[in-house]
Amino acid sequence: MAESQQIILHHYPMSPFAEKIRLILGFKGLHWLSVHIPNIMPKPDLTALTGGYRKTPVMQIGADIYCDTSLIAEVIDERSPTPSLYPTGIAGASRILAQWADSTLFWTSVPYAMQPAGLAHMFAGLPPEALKAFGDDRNTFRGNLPRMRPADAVGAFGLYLQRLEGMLAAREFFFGAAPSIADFSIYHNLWFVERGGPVAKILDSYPALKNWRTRMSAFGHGAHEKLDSAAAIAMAQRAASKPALGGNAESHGISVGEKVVISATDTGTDPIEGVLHGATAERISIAREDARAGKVVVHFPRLGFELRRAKG
Ligand SMILES: N[C@@H](CCC(=O)N[C@@H](CS)C(=O)NCC(=O)O)C(=O)O
Repeated sequence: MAESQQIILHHYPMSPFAEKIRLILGFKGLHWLSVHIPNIMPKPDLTALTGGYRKTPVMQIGADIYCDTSLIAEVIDERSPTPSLYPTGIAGASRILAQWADSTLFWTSVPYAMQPAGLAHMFAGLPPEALKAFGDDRNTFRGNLPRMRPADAVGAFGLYLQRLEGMLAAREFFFGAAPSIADFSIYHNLWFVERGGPVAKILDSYPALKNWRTRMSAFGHGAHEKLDSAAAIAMAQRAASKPALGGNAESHGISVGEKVVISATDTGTDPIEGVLHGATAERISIAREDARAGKVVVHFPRLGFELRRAKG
């Protein structure tokens, strides 16, 4: 395969959203290149490609950079449509359940897993200054997102597990005999809690979910090889980005070629500047020039991001 067509995933092992994508790559039987990124800021090699987007994971194909797992999953599915992540008849419902799992369930699973016993297990052996640096980074990352206290997270997470268990009573996956995007979005949350040592015991009480987790993890991560972050930047530099997709190329009354700023609306809201390269009903693409990566196009899903005309 031409270098400019290879899938490069920028991620780190403990990231639940990265696990969602690694498992999708396994489900699709795809080969990919793996770039490990830091789990806290600064991330200079990642932001050379993204222009400031800092979340994990990011997917790169040549000089095209894809942010947010909802978009990354769509792009992987377009490239490799079988088996589908959005099967006919359940495409809308599976996307909406996935959106719930990536937001509400995620912000319940994290405080559940990170209650004191889970935190002690996950960060065992880490020097206190590294733990402090991680905590400070995540405080900035979360911004004003409301914080769920441990006791509330324990109650809510248990209730969600009970409901999810009920949904699997008569089927192998959440919408039937084959998985959809909803399965991958629910899975990464439980995968993260599983890493919480003593707090993971809660999962033992849900046998249908346990069998489903075994079926999901069997997809594996697909064949992959390690790649250096500097080599990934050089690959972007050598590649030409794809032309803009068709669709409503104008967005928010802003025309292609105008200077814009885009940012996530929930966490990691660091702004990304560039010029509007294209927009469709589902995604917004920004072109930008980087000293090391050259001309890149950074793609975002419309949902969960805000676009503004750049000042001045
Ligand atoms: N909506 C984003 C959420 C991604 C996200 O929050 N990822 C976490 C890691 S699992 C993150 O970026 N944490 C901060 C970091 O890695 O710097 C997506 O679907 O990709």
